[in-house]
Amino acid sequence: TWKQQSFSARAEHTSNAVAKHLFQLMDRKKSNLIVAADLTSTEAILNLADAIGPNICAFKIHADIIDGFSEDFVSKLKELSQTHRFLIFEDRKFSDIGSTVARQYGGGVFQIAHWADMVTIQPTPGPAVIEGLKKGQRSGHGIGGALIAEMSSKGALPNKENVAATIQMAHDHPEDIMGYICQSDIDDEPRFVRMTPGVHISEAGDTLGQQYVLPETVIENCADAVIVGRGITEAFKPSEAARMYQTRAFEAYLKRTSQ
Ligand code: 6AU
Repeated sequence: TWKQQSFSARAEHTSNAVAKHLFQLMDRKKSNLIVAADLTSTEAILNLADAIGPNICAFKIHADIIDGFSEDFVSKLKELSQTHRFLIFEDRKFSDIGSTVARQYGGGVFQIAHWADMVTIQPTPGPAVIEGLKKGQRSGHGIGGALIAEMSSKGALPNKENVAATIQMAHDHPEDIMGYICQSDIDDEPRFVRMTPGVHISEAGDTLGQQYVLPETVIENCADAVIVGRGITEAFKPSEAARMYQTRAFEAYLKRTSQ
């Protein structure tokens, strides 16, 4: 099954430019760690990107929580992404009609389409959300969409029917959908990158509904890449924590593919 296939083999089997790039990067850097850099100061975010850049395959931000978001910040982050070779992932969770998301993606305050290699998408509006994002596109290599199939928070709504429709949307848009945000093994198709948030080495959760699982568990279940936020950003030494998550996640992947 897809679970036993290596990232390099799966890079060969996808026509999606962003998925291909990420599979190759994970293989070459020996990192299937995506950091969720949920910090609010531009300086802190750039310092983190520089410190842990060598350990990650993608750097995930929420542009709308950053104080003083600017073009200068974007160009510095882009520079770091080239130095350390990681993708820039904007977790915008686009979730509106096509005409609205086209504007949210292509213009406005954040100009996301100009700098994000990957973006998250809620499937609830149906395929129109993907068509709208394509209209807002500025890059020419597809939107690098990660469809949210299942969420990590307590009481999250998706049911079996919604997940099936989400998978169908991904299969219908192979040039624009690069993977899933998921919590379980929802699809057999090897071409998509599975990314799982809600990962922490202490499985305690937070006070706002986040639920945590160990990196080894999510990789055995379904994840190609783990998304880790506070496990790294709130660690005593974030760069050491990043190295530890990188090693644990990549070893779990090697174990899964050798079975
Ligand atoms: O490790 P944490 O809990 O500090 O951060 C988890 C990160 C946050 C969330 O916005 C995001 O992952 N996230 C997502 C994503 C990536 O879309 C989906 C989800 O179901 N749960 C979740 O936590 O930046």
